[in-house]
Amino acid sequence: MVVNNHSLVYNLYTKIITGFKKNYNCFLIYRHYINLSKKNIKTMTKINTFLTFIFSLVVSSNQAFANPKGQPYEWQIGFQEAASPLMQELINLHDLVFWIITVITLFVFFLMAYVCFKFSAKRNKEPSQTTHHSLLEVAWTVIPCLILIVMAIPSFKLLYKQNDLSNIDMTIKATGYTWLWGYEYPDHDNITFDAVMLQDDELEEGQPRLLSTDNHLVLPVGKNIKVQITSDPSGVIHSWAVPALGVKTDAVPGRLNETYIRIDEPGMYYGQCSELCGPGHGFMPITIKAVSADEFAAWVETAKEEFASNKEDLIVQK
Ligand SMILES: [Cu+2]
Repeated sequence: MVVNNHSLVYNLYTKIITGFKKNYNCFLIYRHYINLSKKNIKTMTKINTFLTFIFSLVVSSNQAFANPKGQPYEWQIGFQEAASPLMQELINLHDLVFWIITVITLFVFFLMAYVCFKFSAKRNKEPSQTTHHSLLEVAWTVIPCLILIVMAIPSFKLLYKQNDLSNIDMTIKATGYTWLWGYEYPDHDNITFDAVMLQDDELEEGQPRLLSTDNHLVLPVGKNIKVQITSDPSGVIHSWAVPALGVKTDAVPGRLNETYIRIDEPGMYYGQCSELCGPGHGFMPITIKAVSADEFAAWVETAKEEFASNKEDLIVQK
């Protein structure tokens, strides 16, 4: 569930709370004219206090801490803010399914509670002998089917989009080693480098612990970037995952998996290996630095020099 200022959940939540508050205020004004018992007034006041408390918790947990983009934050509820169109669509699909699940769960819960109460042996001494009801049976077959179709349409659309590699601007390759990620830029003179996690004493101001690497995967914004993902042939299975960009693709030895990302805004985006791969699993983070096209071009020039010697070492070392 995503609770930030723009999300569906947040909006609905605000609506429910303000709706209740309005009624409560009306009730406070008119309570002298309505014949309400003291008990009712007490209950209303209790509900009001409880909702205010919950609301302040939700709001403060998401606003008191400035949410850094592209990385997890304290007291985070739900996903990181989307930094790519695909991630935004994933969040939208999640929100849709979340509300469907919520309605079904509440419906079944209250139905069960009602049945337990109304048809208990005590209250229902002579049970009905009815065993079939055609309309009811058709309804409980058709309605779930419709619900599944409502969920399936956006789900398949998104699945198709995630695998649509027809409009690619550039390609990079990520290789999982034990325990670090290596990157190659086949479209840019084969720039090749490794990204090793920074130790605690190497961290600079603003670099998140266990998520920062010495070399960043520098990428341009607003470009469709194909990411080819594989693993060291003599290694194990890893998974290249960056939550804010909505990617998680397995890195399998001897197999080349593909996905693509499109980063909306410049900034730092962090990810981790997400396939339990061994003792170094928690120490092979992914640090992406998204920059403008011009900055990227400038970086490519310096990187060509900086990582020039890496290419020759590639086959021998790895
Ligand atoms: Cu791994």
